[in-house]
Amino acid sequence: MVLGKEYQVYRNVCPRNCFCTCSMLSYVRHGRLEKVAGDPLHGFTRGRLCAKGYAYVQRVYAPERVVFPLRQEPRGSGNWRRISWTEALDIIARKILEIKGRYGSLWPIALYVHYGHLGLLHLAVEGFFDALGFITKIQGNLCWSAGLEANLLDMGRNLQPDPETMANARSIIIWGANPAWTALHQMHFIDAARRLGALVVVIDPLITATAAQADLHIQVNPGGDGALALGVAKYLVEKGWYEKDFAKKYLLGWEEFKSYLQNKIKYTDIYRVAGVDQASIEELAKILVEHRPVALWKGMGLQRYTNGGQNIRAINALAALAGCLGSSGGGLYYASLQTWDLFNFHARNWSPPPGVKGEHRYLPITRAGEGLLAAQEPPVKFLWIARANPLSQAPDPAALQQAMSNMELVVLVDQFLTSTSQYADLFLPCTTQFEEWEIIPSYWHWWVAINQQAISPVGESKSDLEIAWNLSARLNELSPGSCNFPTGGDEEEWVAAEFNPYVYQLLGIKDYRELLQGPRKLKMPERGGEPSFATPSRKYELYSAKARQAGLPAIPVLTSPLSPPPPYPFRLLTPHFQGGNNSQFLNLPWLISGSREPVLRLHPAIADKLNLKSGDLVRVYNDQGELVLPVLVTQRVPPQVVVCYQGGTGGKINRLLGGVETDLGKEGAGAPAPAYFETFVNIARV
Ligand SMILES: Nc1nc2c(c(=O)[nH]1)N[C@H]1C(S)=C(S)[C@@H](COP(=O)(O)OP(=O)(O)OC[C@H]3O[C@@H](n4cnc5c(=O)[nH]c(N)nc54)[C@H](O)[C@@H]3O)O[C@H]1N2
Ligand SMILES: Nc1nc2c(c(=O)[nH]1)N[C@H]1C(S)=C(S)[C@@H](COP(=O)(O)OP(=O)(O)OC[C@H]3O[C@@H](n4cnc5c(=O)[nH]c(N)nc54)[C@H](O)[C@@H]3O)O[C@H]1N2
Ligand code: SF4
Ligand SMILES: [Mo]
Repeated sequence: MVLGKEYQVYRNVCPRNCFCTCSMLSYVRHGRLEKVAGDPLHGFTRGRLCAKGYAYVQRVYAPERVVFPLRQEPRGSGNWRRISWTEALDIIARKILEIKGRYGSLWPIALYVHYGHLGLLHLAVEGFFDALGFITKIQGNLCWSAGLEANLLDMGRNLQPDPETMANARSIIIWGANPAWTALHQMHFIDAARRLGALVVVIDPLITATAAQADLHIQVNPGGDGALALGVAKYLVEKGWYEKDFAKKYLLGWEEFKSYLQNKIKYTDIYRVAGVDQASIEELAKILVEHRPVALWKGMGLQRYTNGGQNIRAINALAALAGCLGSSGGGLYYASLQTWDLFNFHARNWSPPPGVKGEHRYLPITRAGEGLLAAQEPPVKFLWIARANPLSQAPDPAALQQAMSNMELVVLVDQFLTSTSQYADLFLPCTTQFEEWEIIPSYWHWWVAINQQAISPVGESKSDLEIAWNLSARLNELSPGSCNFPTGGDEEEWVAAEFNPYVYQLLGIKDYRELLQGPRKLKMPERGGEPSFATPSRKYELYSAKARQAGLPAIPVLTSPLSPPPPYPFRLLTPHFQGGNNSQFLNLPWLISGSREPVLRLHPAIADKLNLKSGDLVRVYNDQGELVLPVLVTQRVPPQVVVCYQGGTGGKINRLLGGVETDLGKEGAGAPAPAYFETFVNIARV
C-alpha cells in the first residue's frame, strides 16, 4: 500500500480475458474505490488502460450488481429472493451429499467454468470439485484451441517471442486479429516499429480499425487464409526465395511439402478459395523477403472455422519458409503459455479424499447442452457455473438452456444477473478484483503484477476461493471427510503459494511482496537465436505423424471452409467488440454511451437489393433461430458477409450458431472449439 495525498493507493490487475492483463492503481478513500488508473511501472501497458478498465468503478458499484446470495423460484421465473450464505451453502452441500448417496457416484454433478476471470486463485473452483471426487466436467474452451493444437503439431509448444520486441520488426503481418480493439496496448509496439519504417499488413475479410491503419490490407475470403498462405509459399519456392538452410536443417517433411506446393496445388484454386489475386500473393511474398525481420501474428478470428486449424498450420509453414522463426525482432505470435505454466497452480491442484477412486466424465464444450441432456448412467442433476456466461457466449444456447431446465439444482457464481442466471436456482455473488487478493499471469506479455485487496467485499460478496472454502466446511460438517479441500485460509497466503524459486529467479525477486512495489518482467531463458522445437522429431514438423494418426492431413494442405447452403446465403461473422469483453461491460453507462451495438453490419450492395438503410430493422434467421436487429450499412463489410459483434446482444446472436466444430483443438484443450464463423443466415425486412 502506498499512501497518496488524499487516497490510499493499491495495486490491482485487470483479470479479464484480454491480451493486455493491465496492471492498475486503485485509489481508495474512506474505504470506497473512487478511481482507477494505469500503472506506469508496467512496461507493457505503460500507465494506460482501455475504456473498460477506466470504467471499473462503475462496475464495482453498479446498481444492478448482485451482492447477496439469491434464490430463484421457480427457475426461469425471474422471481429472485435474498437468502443467507448459510442457507445457500446448506442447500448446495445437502444436495451434493444426497446425490452422492442416491447414485453412489459424483458424475451427476457437473462443472462448467470458463474465462470470465483469469486469476490463479479462481481455479479454486476446479480444485474444490477435484477435492470432492470424480464428477462430470465440461471440457475444452470456447476460444483458441484450434490454433493451440496447430502450433503443438508444428512446433510442439505454444511459445512466442516477447511481444515488446515487435517494435524491432521491419514488417508486421496481423493475420486475423484486430488489436486496435482487442489488444489495445500492443498497438504501441506496432506503432513504434512503424515509426522506424516497418510495414504493417492486415489480413482480414473486414476493414477493421486495425486494417484501416495498415499499409496493406488483404481482404481475404473468410476461411481462405490457408489458401493464401500456401499461395505465397508456392511463389516463394518458385522464386527460390525461401530460407534454404533453415529448410534443410529444421523442417521435417520439407521435400514432401515442397513437392505439394510445386505440383499439387494450382493458383486458380488458391485465388478461388482465398479470394485474392496474384498481385496480392506477390506483394505479400515481397514484403516477407524484403522487410525482415518479420513479425507474424495469427489472431483468434482466423481459426474459428472448420478448417481453422489447417489454416494456422499453413500460415506457420509460410512463416518457417520465410525465415520468421528464431529471428530477432521477428517471430511468430499467437499466445504465450510459457509465462503461464511457471506458477504452482496451488489453488487448482487438489485430490479427492483418501480412498476415493475413479475418473471424471468429460463432455465437450462445443456441445455442452446436448452432452448434459444425453448423459446417462447416471444422468447429470447438478450444475455449477463459474466465470462463465454460456447462455450468452456458447453456441446453441437453447440446448444448454434445456439441459439446465432438467437439473435439480443449478448454481451460478457471478456479479450480475446474466443471461445464464435465468436458468439458475441459486446465485452466489462474487467479489471483483478490488475486493480480493490474486495473481493473474498474462497469455501474451511477460510482465507479472500482483492484485492486492483494496476495499472490503461489497455487500456479502465472496471470492470464488472463499466460497470453495466455505462449501468445503459445510460439507465436512454434514459429512466429515467428504471433501478434501481446505475449509478456510488466508487469501494472501494462497497468493504466496503460487510462487516458486524459479518464478522468483525469473522475476529477480525473493518474495512475492516485492511486487507490491511494482510489476516485474519475467526474464525468460534466451533461446540463443537457434530455433528449437518440442515435437517428437525435435524439428519443425511440416509433416506431422500425429496429425496423420488423428486422421488429418499430415502436411498443411489446401482446405476450404463450408459453403453457404442455398436458403442462407450470408455468412455471419461475430468477432469481438471494442466496448465489451465478451459478455462483460456492456451494462455500464460509460460503455453503453460509446456503443452502437447491437447492430447487423452489411454491405451497401445487399442494402440496395433489400431496400434497406441504416437503422431499418431486419429479421436475421436460420434453422437454429432468429433475431431482429437494426442494420448498419457499411463498406467495411464485404458483400457475402454480415457482421454482428458477439456479446452485445445478451447472447441472442449465439442462438443462430449450431454445434459446428473446428478441425483441431483436442490436443492441449481436450476438445475442439466452436467454428463460430461457419454460420449462415438469411435476412428479411421487418
Ligand atoms: N458468437 C461468438 N461467440 C463467442 C466468441 C465469438 O467470437 N463469437 N468468442 C468466444 C470466446 S473467444 C470466448 S473466450 C468466450 C467467452 O465466454 P465466457 O468466458 O463465458 O464469457 P465472459 O463474458 O468473459 O465471462 C463470463 C462471466 O464471468 C463473470 N465473472 C467475472 N469475474 C468473475 C469472478 O471473479 N468469478 C466468477 N465466478 N465469475 C466472474 C462475468 O461477470 C461474466 O458473466 O466467448 C466465446 N463466444
Ligand atoms: N475489446 C475486446 N477485447 C478483447 C475481447 C473482447 O471481447 N473485446 N475478447 C478477448 C478474447 S476472449 C479473445 S479470444 C481475443 C480475440 O481477439 P482477436 O484475436 O482479435 O480475434 P477476433 O475478434 O475473434 O477476430 C479478429 C479478426 O479476425 C477477423 N476474421 C474473421 N474471419 C477471418 C478469416 O477467415 N480470416 C482472417 N484473416 N480474419 C478473419 C475478424 O473480422 C476480426 O476482425 O480478444 C480478447 N480481447
Ligand atoms: S480489458 Fe484488457 S486493455 Fe482493458 S483494462 Fe482490462 S486488460 Fe487492460
Ligand atoms: Mo477468447
